[in-house]
Amino acid sequence: MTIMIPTQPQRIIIAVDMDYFYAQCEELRNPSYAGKPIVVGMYSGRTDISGAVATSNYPARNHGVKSGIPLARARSLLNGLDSLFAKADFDYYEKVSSDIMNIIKEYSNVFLQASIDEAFIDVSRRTEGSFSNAERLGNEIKQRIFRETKIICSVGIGPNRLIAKMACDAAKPGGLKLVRPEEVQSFLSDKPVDALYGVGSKTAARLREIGVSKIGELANTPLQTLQTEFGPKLGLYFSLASKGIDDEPLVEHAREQIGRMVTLKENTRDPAALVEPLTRMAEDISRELTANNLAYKTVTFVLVDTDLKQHTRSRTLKVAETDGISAVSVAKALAEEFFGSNGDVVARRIGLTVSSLVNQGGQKPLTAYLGADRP
Ligand code: DGT
Ligand code: CA
Repeated sequence: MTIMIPTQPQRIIIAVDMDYFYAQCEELRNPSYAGKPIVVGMYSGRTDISGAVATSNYPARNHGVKSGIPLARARSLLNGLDSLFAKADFDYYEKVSSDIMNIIKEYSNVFLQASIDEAFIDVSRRTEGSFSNAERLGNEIKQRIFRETKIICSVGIGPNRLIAKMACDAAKPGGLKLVRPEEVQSFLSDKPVDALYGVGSKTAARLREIGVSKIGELANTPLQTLQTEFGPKLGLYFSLASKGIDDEPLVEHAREQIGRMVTLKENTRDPAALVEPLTRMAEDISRELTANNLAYKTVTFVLVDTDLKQHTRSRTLKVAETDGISAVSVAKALAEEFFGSNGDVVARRIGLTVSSLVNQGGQKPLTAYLGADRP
């Protein structure tokens, strides 16, 4: 008698990420600027040129205008060119994003929105584990997004989220890249280490010091060497990720966010004075995270000023954190940035919120190995 053991289909994840998203949204409603440099700025409000670049389209990137540079620098790089400088309009971008996300959701009920313009879906079942089916599906999603919203995206397909994400980066702009399990090694091996998700410029510099500059070299480095250099968690993460191993299941956000607010004992503009109340809120948030087995990827600092006007600043981390206390230093940095660009605002109440929540249940997520020693 033969016993049939049901087998799981090959796991297939599709990553979808919009190209130069905010700038593409601006291009849509300012068609006369198509093909010309478009820069979306986060204005600090003091003068019309203070602030930083949120993103830019390719014609602007070709002149060196990148996310994060001062707007004044962007203006000088584009001096003399017919360019559009738009103020970030989040309500509009959220609306375009939600139309796009609704399309992507139709293709799988295992859907994870990773940011305003990026989502992952698990299509293992729907494609019956066939990468050719997944490629057809990826193209269909891309075409539907374009037909219905006029937004161009890139698509990456792989056996896990890590590879799907890196394939999507490799497909930019406007492409689709498929990486089958047997191609993972060759896809990764010649790429520089900083192309690996979670390797920042500091880590890349330390890796170069020990003679590792490509992902393939990282994969051939003994685990023990990496753990001695970077600690047990991060060393293990680099070892697994460099081989393209990522068993973290895609899980939908169980809850949207966890947050707390407090009124300060004294009004202040000193970020150091916020550490104590932030820590108290973080301890509370930690308890709730642990009780619900959740990790978070986004930290939001909320400030209510002496005119009771509310301001928020957020940052999304590269990897999920499970400990609310880790959010304190991020929130303090956000507070410093906020006070730096809002010279006359005084805090009366503050809040701390964590969001982009992911379930920690079942398999140990790959990113959990990064823990507090995140790069
Ligand atoms: P891409 O995906 O390389 O074609 O370009 P984007 O612009 O879509 O970049 P992405 O996917 O990293 O981020 C999505 C949006 O998030 C982007 O359109 C604007 C915003 N964003 C990205 N980086 C920054 C930043 O450093 N600061 C601010 N304020 N916003 C940012
Ligand atoms: Ca994008």
